Amino acid sequence: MDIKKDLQEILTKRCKRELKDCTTEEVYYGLLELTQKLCAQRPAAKGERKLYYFSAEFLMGKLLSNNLLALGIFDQVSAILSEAGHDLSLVEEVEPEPSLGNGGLGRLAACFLDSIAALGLQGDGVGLNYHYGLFRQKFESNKQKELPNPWIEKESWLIPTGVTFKVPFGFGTVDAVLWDIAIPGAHSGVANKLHLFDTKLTAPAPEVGIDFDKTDVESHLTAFLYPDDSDDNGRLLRVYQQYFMVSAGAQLILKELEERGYKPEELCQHVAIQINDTHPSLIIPELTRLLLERGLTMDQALHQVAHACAYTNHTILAEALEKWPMSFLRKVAPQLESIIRELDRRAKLVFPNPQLAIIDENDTVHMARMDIHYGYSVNGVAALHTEILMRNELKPFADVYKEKFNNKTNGITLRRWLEACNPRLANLLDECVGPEWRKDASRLDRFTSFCGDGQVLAQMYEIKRANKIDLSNTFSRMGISVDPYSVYDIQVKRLHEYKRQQMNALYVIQKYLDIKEGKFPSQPITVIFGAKAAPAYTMAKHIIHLILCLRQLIENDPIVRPWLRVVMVENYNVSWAEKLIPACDISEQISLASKEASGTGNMKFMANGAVTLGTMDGANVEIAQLVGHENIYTFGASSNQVIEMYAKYSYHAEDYYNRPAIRRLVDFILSPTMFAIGDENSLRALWYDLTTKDWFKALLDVEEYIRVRDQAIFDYGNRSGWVKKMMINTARSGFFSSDRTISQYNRDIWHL
Ligand code: 26V
Repeated sequence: MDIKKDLQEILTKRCKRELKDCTTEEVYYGLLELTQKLCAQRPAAKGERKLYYFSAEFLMGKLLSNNLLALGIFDQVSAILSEAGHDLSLVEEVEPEPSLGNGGLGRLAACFLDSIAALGLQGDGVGLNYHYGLFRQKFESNKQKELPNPWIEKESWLIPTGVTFKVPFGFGTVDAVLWDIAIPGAHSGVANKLHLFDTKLTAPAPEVGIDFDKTDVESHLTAFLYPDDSDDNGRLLRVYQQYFMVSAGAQLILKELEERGYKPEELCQHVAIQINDTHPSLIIPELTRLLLERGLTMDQALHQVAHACAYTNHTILAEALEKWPMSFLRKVAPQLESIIRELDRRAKLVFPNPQLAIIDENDTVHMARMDIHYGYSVNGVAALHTEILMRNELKPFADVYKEKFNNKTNGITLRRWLEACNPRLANLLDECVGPEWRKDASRLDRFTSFCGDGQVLAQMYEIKRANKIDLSNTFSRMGISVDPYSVYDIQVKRLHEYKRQQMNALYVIQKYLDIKEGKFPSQPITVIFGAKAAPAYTMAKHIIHLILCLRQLIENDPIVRPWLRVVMVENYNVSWAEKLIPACDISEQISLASKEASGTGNMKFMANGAVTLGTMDGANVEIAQLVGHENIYTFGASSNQVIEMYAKYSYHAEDYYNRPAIRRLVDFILSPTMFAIGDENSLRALWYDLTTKDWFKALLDVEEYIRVRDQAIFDYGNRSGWVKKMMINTARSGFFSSDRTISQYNRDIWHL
């Protein structure tokens, strides 16, 4: 294989020019074509059983570099380009980032596809091809505005397959058109697929904002990811999307089963279906329906379905557990009603306890309950999360189906989140532990023994510094100046009150007020935020407004600015994460204990040598166990304390607000200084909520948070001590490789 010759041939055909004379765009599309060709030459993974990973979200990020890495030609291509005067990282800027996910859940699905292919396992993703993605975030007058995020171009990673299925909705039949994205596996030589279903015609993007006619279902089925579900039409459209995905997906499964030479009554020996949260749960009645159509009895069909389907729970937040009125389902897919009623009837025969009922007394269908009754595995995504599920939220189920419950602590692909985004650190690791860590992440542990090596310590420090300078250069190209010698303290994730960005903002207020009084922090601090708020989530938007107002306030204050800066990146996405994470010193993982199922950003920061400042929540608990208490900063009420407070309604925000130290911070939100910058109504609404309700208890933990964060920033000043902490974090991150997670899914659930 002569990459240089192949690439030149493609370019000659496309634009009749030598590589060195091509524009950056021409090089990108040439590389896209070459990469697609190489992926197409790879065989699919083989096995007795094939996994279908069903997910409403796949947050893939840009694919060029990762695919070149997986194909093992990244260095070669990079060299060929630079020889001709091109820079691969600039070429990749041309690629639009698909925004087919909200956050952790969607990115996890993408990491899983990467690991499944790298381990050579037979498994494809199944999802939807949203044309305008989630939304693109813009800031205007210190507020979030939403715009469509179109990403599909004439040439892209999407491969037309020519395959279509008919999806029978209540209002009529819609064609589901199948597009594939190739998923080449690193080190395995195979390529799997991400199957994305689309309609034939999608409405053009709205001219302003992201509002559209939600009753025009057919032309919006694959327009946006999770359209605003604050009204019934939005919620109904979401059910239409879910049924569209699973009906087409179930037909694909049966088609491939037949092509592999098996009969429908052999399905569960040859198919495993992972249901990623409850968004794809209608696969259970739909697959049952299709098996009945193919002549199986109800008993036979349910046996097959219940031994093929497995469910992953990703949250214990009650408001996020999906349940749909039967009237919705009847409208979307009337043919499913009798099947769902039969599933419910059978479950009630065995378990009369109403807490276990699929259909409740209001004729509402509880999706997770259906998954647990008719799936053979139920898993949580971190040890603490699974424990809480079994002891609280899903206790009645865990009591009767103990054998179905298991934990699979999340993971991340270190190929994207270390090898590709932090080449400097990857090279140091090659020198210290050998390049095998790229295949076997447990080898990273050997890095521990270099903690006493002065030369390696110095290199580790220089790497972080270089990454911080890269980030400050990125910022300065956007007109934002930051001090690369300051502590980079970063919180990037979806905006939600339970994640407590508002508590981080209170710290910023404390530092601001202290500096104004002449009390300077031990180090200059740069506080970086990135977060999208759901369009209908008002309180989240108030929090964004507060952060942006604080940014403006500090930016215009020459006394404060040298000591404290606030940056909020616009439209936080995978590409931003790849730039921010390698440059981070302190990783903010400050959710209210018991609320963050796992977190995966926490793992990415850790691998890149950031030190976690966090609560004992989600996978933070496992991070703390792995690195030891001297290499992480923890604070806050424990999950047990928090759960008890909720049970007894014993938390009262006023009690904390009445403490002078806390009142000083919270009341600043209502100060003339803030009103001079921000929207008084928005600031008042946030203040009122914090002082009277504070459902996610920011005021409960804020004092300890401030103390511990100050300690971390102080410790940062002890350079060699800090670099050791960084090294331990990287060394112990091997456990969080998604290769480990996927091996466990395969060993315990999929048996591929
Ligand atoms: C959904 C919703 C829907 C509407 C109301 C508010 C709300 C709040 C949270 C969610 C989350 C849905 C599931 C989810 O994305 N969970 C995330 O999954 C990640 C991967 O397992 C995990 O790391 C995160 O901790 C978890 O929040």
